[in-house]
Formats: sequence, structure tokens, C-alpha cells
Amino acid sequence: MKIKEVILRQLEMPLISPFTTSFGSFEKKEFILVEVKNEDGLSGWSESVAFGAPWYNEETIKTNWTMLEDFLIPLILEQEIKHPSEVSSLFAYIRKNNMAKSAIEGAVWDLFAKENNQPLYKTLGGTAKQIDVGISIGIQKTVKDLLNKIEQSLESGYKRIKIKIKPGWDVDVLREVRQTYPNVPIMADANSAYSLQDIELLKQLDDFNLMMIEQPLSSDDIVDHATLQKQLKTPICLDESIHSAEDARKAIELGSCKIINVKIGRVGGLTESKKIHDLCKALQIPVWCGGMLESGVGRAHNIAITTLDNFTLPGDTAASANYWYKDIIEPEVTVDQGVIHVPKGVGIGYEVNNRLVDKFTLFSKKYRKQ
Ligand code: OSB
Ligand code: MG
Repeated sequence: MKIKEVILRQLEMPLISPFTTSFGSFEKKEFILVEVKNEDGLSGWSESVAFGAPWYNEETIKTNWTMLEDFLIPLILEQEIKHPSEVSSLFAYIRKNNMAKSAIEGAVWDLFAKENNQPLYKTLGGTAKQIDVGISIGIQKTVKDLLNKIEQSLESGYKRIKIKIKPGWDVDVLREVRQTYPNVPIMADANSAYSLQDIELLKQLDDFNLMMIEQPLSSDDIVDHATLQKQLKTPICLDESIHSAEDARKAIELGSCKIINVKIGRVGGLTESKKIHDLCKALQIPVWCGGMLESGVGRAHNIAITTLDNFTLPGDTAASANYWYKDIIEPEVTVDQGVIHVPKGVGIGYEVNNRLVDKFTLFSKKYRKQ
């Protein structure tokens, strides 16, 4: 591959409705969109999933921009890359900063797939023609609001409902939801809002036949999660705690979780996501693809990785219209009876709408080979 130019753009897109988690609330989405260009004028696209503030992990939009500008883009422009799976080894000497690494690694994967006239999902080894999706519902003002959102989501066909929980918005809320919907596949995501001191409360969640509870304890913990899993019937799924295939191996060995949420950005890219997928498949641990309120570009990457065969549980990649007035890809991601039909076009399989990208861009910068 001959990468000639990298363009970073900072975008800001308004969300249709605010999204609230145990760590904070999003009114709009700010993110870095990455474009890599080859000498023939083909473009590969990806986005950084880092938020404006370091509340999900330690990265931010600004730290990602710095890492990309000072370290990652120079490596991409200087080295001859034969295959995108080499990118993560190029980056291996740089510690963490996974979302920054992933932001450019994904664009290289997209470009490579396009150079080879192949859909990205096939380049990754995926086979599914359609993928099952669920929806993540943020913390609401009232239980009635939550029940309304669940109703709408079920009408739209989503295959499972994820409910965000936090202390004060947990057992009573889930009880009401379960009473209203005795048979709907439901899970809860705590985004690290609890500690082992809350074990009696967490055990009450076993009454609600949840598919899983996602990341109940600290974002850097796998030890207490193992203690907790021994006392819970409900499977624990880890999100924040897993940054690599090695983390996944250790968590599984310790018994810290029975399910893993794969987020491409959190683990440093598509190559590492595939490694986690393969490891979990060998160990019979189901995985699913998480979401970070991505624009269509990130959503397309999520769809591509989800076509690998151990993504057996519905992911969080909901339709574009769940988040955006108008998404930056064409066509938008749509959900039809709870499934997304995987696009057949080359690369990410969706066209980036340059006019809308320009509209949402606050500033941008180009980097070229010296
Ligand atoms: O923990 O999965 C999470 C959104 C922002 C930060 C963290 C998470 C989430 C979601 C929403 O649950 C997933 C989505 O709809 O993109
Ligand atoms: Mg989560």
C-alpha cells in the first residue's frame, strides 16, 4: 500500500436526544474523522471513538489528535505497509492510546479492502450476510420514559434491550421493566458504577433473568469481577476492563466474565478485535460488538467486524436514525426487523457524504509524506 496523505477532521454532530450513562450525559457527539488516501486517489475512512472528556477511558479527542499527529501518522506515512494487520505491530511500541491507534488502523483496513476491490467484512474473514442488533437505552428522567423508549425499540424490531443502570436507577427500575416485559431479552450496563460493597444489591439482579450485566465494577478491574461472578447467576460481560486479547485471556482464566463486549476502538483496532474474537471462540465465550455513539463511519466498521462467526449475541449498533438527524454516510444504516443487512460494496460498504462531513467539520489538517 502507498499511503500518500492523511486528513484529520474534528466533527461535531448533534444527537437527536441526549444519551445518559452512569458517568455522564452526551448532548452532541464530537469526534475525529480519519481519512487516508493512496496515490490513486482512493480513500479509507475511520473514526476515533474517544469522547471530549476522559470519563469512559483515559483518552480524549485532544489526546487522540496529539497521538495521531506526533506518532501514529508519521509511522503510517514513513513505512511501507503490505497488509493492514501490520499496523498494530508498527504501533506496538507505543503504550495504550488504543482509540487513537484504532482510528487510523481502521482507515488503513478500509483502504486496503478498497484497493483489493473487496468488502471490508470479507477482508476481515467475516461471513454473515446480516447481523442481529439490539439497542442501548440511556438513563431516563422517569421509569415511564424508559418504558416508552423500550416500547418504541421493540416496535422497531430490536432483538434485545440494554438498559443503563447506576446506583438509584437499578433494582426498582429493572423490576418494573421485567413486570412489563416478562419475555424480552434484557441486559443492564453499569459502566463501572458499583463496587463489591454493593454485592447484596447486585445479587438482587439475579431475579430478573437478564442476559448479562455489563461492567458492574471498576473500569480497570478483573479480580473483583471474578469474586462477583462466583456469587451471581447472571453472566458478567466485560467492556471497559478489556483492552487486548491478553486482557481477555486473563479475565476468562480468572472467571471474571462469561461474555465479552468488543469495541474496536477500546482494544486498539480491527486486528486486535479479530484476535479477541478468535480467542473467545476457541474458549467458547460469546462476544458482541459494543457501540460508542458512532457516526455512520464507525457504525460501518462495527457492522464489518460483527460478521465474524463468534459474534453470536446482538450488538449495540443501532440504526443511524436512532442517533442522527442525518448521518454522514449513504445510505444510512437501517435496521429491518432487528437485523442489519451487511452492505456488499467495497471497503466499509457505505459512501461518505462529503458535503455533510464539511458541514459538521469544525477544523481539519492534512499530513503528507515529507
Ligand atoms: O458502555 O457501551 C457503553 C455509550 C457511550 C459510552 C459507553 C457505552 C455506550 C453505550 C451506547 O452503551 C452504545 C451505542 O448506542 O452506541
Ligand atoms: Mg458498556
